[in-house]
Amino acid sequence: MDRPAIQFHDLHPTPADLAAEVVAALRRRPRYIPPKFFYDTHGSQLFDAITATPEYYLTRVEVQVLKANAAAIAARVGTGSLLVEPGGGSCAKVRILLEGLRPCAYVPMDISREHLRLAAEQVAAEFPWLEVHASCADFTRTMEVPATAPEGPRVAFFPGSSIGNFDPEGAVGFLAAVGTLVGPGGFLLIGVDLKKDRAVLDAAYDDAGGVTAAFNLNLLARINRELGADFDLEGWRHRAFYHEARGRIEMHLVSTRAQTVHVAGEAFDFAPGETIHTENSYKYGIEEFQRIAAQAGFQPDAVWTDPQALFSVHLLRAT
Ligand code: AVJ
Repeated sequence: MDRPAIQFHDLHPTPADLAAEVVAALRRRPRYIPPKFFYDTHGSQLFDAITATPEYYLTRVEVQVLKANAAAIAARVGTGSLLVEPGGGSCAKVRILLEGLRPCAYVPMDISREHLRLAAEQVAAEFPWLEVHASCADFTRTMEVPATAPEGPRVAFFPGSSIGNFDPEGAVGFLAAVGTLVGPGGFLLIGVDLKKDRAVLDAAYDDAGGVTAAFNLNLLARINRELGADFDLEGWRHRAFYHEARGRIEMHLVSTRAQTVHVAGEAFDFAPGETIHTENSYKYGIEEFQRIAAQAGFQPDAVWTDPQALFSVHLLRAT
């Protein structure tokens, strides 16, 4: 079967980045491995499975909010823009916007190469009029639009509350980079999970079916596979909880016993109960997030939520 024509730009981080970052992370205390390393091909599939669990409301509710307001979004943003999606590995939610926005081109950027390639080809097949320039890159390091992409007023799309992976200062830095990417007058449409009842948040990150646990533990399996490490997955378990004072979900991998693990030729000791912190997922009130965005040079244009105020979608404009 013919593959649909997409332009694929490969800026993929080399395996050396994984090795260097993981070893550095395991030498530090507290031990923190950034969540971007979850997303190998299997990890990306597990994340998609999380979004289908009953507890993980974020994706379902955001899709509802986008669908309910797609026309309003298009009316504010206009057509013919260059639509850029950092971390847009599944190209899933953008489908809701494409007919209304009719962008001159769509540029998904993602760290997970094959996941991105397949998704970009699918979206190109479904929307034959759409020009797709996929860019395989670590968007926490580079957010360049491929030189072959057409010119148009730029709109960035950053759904899923992925902004929650940054701490608030990091979020300001990332948003400022998005501001540079879209330029003055450019738009950012961003999904942000709202603060809410702890029980709802805790369940969303520790589903009864164990999909989130498998997603977290896959990080160790990936390190074993790609770095020849010897993590015994039986000796680790998933922990996730909402830290109210910090306004964030924390995910950890907990060592269930004393153990020594070898990674890239180096030995690391873990005491029972010691953790590797693998993810933060910050939650923001509406005004709280608008203040963060303002620090990065964005002004609010519109904001939409669901009737239960679980999730927010902000349209922001770079000044
Ligand atoms: C993709 C970062 C938005 O924080 O909710 C889901 C990742 N981690 N379940 C989130 C995730 C555990 C997700 N983001």
